Amino acid sequence: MSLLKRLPRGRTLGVAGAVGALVAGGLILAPMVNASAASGCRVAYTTNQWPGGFTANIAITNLGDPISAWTLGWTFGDAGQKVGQGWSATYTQSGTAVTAKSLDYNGNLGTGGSTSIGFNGTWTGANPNPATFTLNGVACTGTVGTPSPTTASPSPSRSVSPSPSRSTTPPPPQGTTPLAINGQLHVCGVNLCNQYNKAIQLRGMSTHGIQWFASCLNNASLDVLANDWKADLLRIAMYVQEQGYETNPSGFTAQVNNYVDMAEARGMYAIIDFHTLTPGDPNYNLDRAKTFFASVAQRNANKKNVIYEIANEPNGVSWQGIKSYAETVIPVIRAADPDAVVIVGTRGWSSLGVSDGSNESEIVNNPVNATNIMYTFHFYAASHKDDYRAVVARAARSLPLFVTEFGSVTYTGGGTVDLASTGTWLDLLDQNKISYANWTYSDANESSAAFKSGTCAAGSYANANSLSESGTYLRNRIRTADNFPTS
Ligand code: IDC
Repeated sequence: MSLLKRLPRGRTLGVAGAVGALVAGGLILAPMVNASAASGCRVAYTTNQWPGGFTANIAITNLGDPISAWTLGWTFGDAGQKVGQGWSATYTQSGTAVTAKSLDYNGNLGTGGSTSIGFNGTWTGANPNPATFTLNGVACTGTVGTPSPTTASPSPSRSVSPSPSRSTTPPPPQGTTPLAINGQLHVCGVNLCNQYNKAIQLRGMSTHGIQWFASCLNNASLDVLANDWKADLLRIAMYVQEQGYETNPSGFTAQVNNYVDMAEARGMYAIIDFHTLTPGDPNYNLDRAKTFFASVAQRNANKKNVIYEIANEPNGVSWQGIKSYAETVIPVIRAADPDAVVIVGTRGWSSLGVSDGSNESEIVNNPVNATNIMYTFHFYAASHKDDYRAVVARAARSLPLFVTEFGSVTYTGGGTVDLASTGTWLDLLDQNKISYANWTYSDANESSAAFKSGTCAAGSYANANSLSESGTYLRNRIRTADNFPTS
């Protein structure tokens, strides 16, 4: 494997995500979607901006008759203003005209009912707030909120944007596990948010290839991961090639589902990782992905602990190719499991394009047309250092990032364990509340493995002597107290 290829580096600013498809044509008056159209609305539109980017939060109150679906319309005051990733609505922009359409869960607004939506955007010339809005084609007669003061530069830690409108506040947690506290997750601005709409960071471990290291995944090992390591997250790395899924689709699907259940039983989140690697174009596995995700999404739709990672490390493929794959696979997942977070791999071994000489701008400028998604960034600390960190620090202001895999070692999975670089990386992720999973919770004979060879056969997961240098460090790091706000 070539050196350069494995390295994420990346840079950009961005935003991506939900953006609606561009619609040709001029000004759009939002279409009527309900016979009993609202006769008025109140909108509070507030932004937080920095050079080139902004986050907009929009609170909508229906002052008219009850409606079962809505379209909010407005016109940007400057041609350089663009909607990027949005949440809690489907956004469409044509020229300066923008519409935001309700989703299934927040379309119902009684008289006086309100909901909140928002998006990340970019701007070039000026960034004025829209002056007027329409709801279902009818001009809002209520107050349009005053723009909030803008800030000169982005805050170093990412802002927490309020997000999905939830009509009722969930009750207090019934348990103390990460899953019990946080419940169903969603993407809010550039963050991952819990059921209380608060930004959180999940920290945990990735399995090695489950076709090779199933012996490391059992009740005893996962008890240790949940209770001793206090991990929030298990990433289930299901290779597609290399004796993986393609050789036994039903068997691997069942194995993944079993690990989802085992994680759930211990209050941990589970990432279902469709571990494409070679070949690097995920479209090579498009039919397999559709079959696999249709199955696991249907089977796990009612669980709150599942996150879908649709392509591990795209390589040798353009961003357009990855985006096309994502826009085919995500609807398959949504059809069965509409509210789960989906993570999209990025170009150049999930380096945000950097390892291919590009950067995050290709995503920011051409985001995946879907809501509630995040983008993957991977690093190997002994190989990827300050230049990559600078890119992640920048990209994190505008793209929702999830480090679904990283190593404390070189990109080969072996070699030097670089704890200094690992620590610097994890500090950066902590500051930005970027969730992560470390490669690997296994006893593979390579320095990235958390356990020494022979640990899984012996079942000695809780023995400190079983831990590798990397495992010792990661366990100490992951078991520190979580910060999961509930109010
Ligand atoms: C490596 C494993 C190694 C295995 C190899 C090929 O550590 O035992 O032989 O894959 O399957 C990645 C990949 C991940 C790699 C890891 C280390 O997502 O599958 O695992 N890595 O090379 N990207 C960057 C590094």
